[in-house]
Amino acid sequence: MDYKETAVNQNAEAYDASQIQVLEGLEAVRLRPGMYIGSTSSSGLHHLVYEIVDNAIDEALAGFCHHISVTIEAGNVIRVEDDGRGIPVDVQEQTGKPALEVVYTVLHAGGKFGGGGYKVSGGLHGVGASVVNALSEWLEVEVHRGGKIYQMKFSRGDKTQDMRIIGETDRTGTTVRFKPDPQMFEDTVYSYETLHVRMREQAFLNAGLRISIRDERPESADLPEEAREESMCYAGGIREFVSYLNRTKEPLHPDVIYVSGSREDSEAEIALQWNDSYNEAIVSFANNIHTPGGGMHETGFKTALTRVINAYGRKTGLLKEGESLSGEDCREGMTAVISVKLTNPQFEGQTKDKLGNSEMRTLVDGILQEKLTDFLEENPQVGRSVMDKALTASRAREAARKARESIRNKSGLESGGMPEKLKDCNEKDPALCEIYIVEGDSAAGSANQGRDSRFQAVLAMWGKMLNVEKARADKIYKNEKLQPVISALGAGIGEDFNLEKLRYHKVIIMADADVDGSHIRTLLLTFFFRYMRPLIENGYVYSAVPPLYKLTRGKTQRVAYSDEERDKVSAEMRGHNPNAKVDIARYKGLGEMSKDELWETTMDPEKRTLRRITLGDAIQADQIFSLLMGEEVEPRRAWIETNAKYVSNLDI
Ligand code: 1YM
Repeated sequence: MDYKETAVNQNAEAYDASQIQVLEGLEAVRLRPGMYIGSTSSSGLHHLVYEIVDNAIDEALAGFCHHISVTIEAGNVIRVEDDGRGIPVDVQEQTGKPALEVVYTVLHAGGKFGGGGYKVSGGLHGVGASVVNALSEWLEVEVHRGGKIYQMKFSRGDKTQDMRIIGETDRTGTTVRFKPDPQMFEDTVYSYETLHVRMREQAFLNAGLRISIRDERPESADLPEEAREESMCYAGGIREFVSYLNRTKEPLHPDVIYVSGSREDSEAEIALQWNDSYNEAIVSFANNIHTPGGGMHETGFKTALTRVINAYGRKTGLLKEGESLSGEDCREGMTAVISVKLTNPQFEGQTKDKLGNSEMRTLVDGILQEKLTDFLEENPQVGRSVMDKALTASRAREAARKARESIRNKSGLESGGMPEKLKDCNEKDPALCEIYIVEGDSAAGSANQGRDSRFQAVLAMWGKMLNVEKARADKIYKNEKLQPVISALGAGIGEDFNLEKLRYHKVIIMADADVDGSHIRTLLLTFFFRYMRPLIENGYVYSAVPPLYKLTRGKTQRVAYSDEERDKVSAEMRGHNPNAKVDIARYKGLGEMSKDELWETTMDPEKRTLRRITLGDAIQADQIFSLLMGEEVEPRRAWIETNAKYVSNLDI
């Protein structure tokens, strides 16, 4: 790596310009943006907003900022505003420039990607601001401080207007507006939902801080208000985060359990609550940075939880002599949020999303051991519900194990007996093989005739599928509709799932764009998500994208996959002849396409479009699945009402 890392003094009491260390010019950022924001895809684009918001959150952690607002303006311009002290504007001795300018034009130490320090003491602020500036077509900052309004402007990291005073003010705060540079990003359209999820998470993690978000783009004007703005402030912090995650489920005990503690410079807080589902959801953070890869804080949590619950079971006699509960049994139906703050976080793993500091294992384990034990003793009713849940889980796991063994023996899950509805391909190398899971017999018929049988297999699915959210593992293993999918894929299920045995590296769901199609798609995804998650995590699941329109002019036929494309293609077909008649027909469903049409538009690797299903944000996916599939009707209705327009774009 050609980028130097320099240690930064994190213990300074107050702002001191000398802490800002010059490492590299901003050209380095434009040359290798991925090094600073992870990627130049949509995730990098959203990262820009997080960098700016993080500075405002630091100001809140320092105790000076109470409200942050994030706005998507027309043209995908982002505006972030806070009511903190305002970035310092005094001229630094060292550089002869205002601190504000230095913050925005000098690449600072402690690069955020891979984690910054824990900034309780103030001082190490604004590390990402210059990165955002470098990657913006333009950026402007306004600071309200000391009775004056200061303004400064930049373009692609270069100053275009010196800092100047543009007026007087009776408040303090910082406002930043920027337009991401289309030369640097593949796509510059912001997702309100992505920002919303992140801002909500930050509001939960910073109890009492108000974060508002608003989508002002004209193209969003038709959406209902709740789909384009929200103001969030949670006095209960991560307790409310847990209630929120459990909102579609039935809690087993009324109050969220909350424990916290600290040691030297580190602190940890944990909130948890069991619900009547079978899923475990642990969401962990280190210095407000999400750690989906888990790490030491999660390990400490899990070992202590298992130990405490087993000890409680023994002490109360609810657990018999010789019986013991596994970690999974203890965590069935449990939702937990773990948030730790520490001075030198070590983020590990390829995506730097796993916390490596072993002192966090000890800290979390210690807090839980002491405080959860006390809690259960003081709240025997909760203790009883948790024990009942874990004991039932333990028995169900045993039943599931037996059921799995019996399918394995009967249907030859491992011996290669293939389902009747599968038309397999000739190729045997999984890396080259694809399987289309097709809704409906007539569509499956066309797919079967139209496919290239050398490497494409087709499995027909029919009717409504079992709702896996409402069933326990042992039922799923025995289900007649899922069994063919399990056997065809060949990799097993649940704890036995083995990616190495997977028979196709492209698992393509092909369903109509209508309600039934999206039902089948959601059900299959729910199933994959819960029982074959590595399939999604490794990018093996796709959604076929059939065309929406057929356009005909004389003997020429073309297809279009969206309304925009329909208009474009139709104009092209008319050419310079405004009177030419182009006939536009809407495809009603896959079933009415001929085998050739289906091959050419949807299955031919040279021409088709496939949408890869990404786990994206696992929390969000889990939430939507539960919401759409779970017992609670009201939140589901509300969600569908708000999202009806873009349900088909559900990217999970
Ligand atoms: C919309 C983005 O950047 N707010 C913000 C940033 C700073 C301060 C306040 C601040 C920090 C300190 C003192 C201090 C920053 N200051 C710096 C630096 N909002 C946003 N609000 N006074 C104000 O750290 O002691 C960098 S960021 F380096 F100049 F201090």
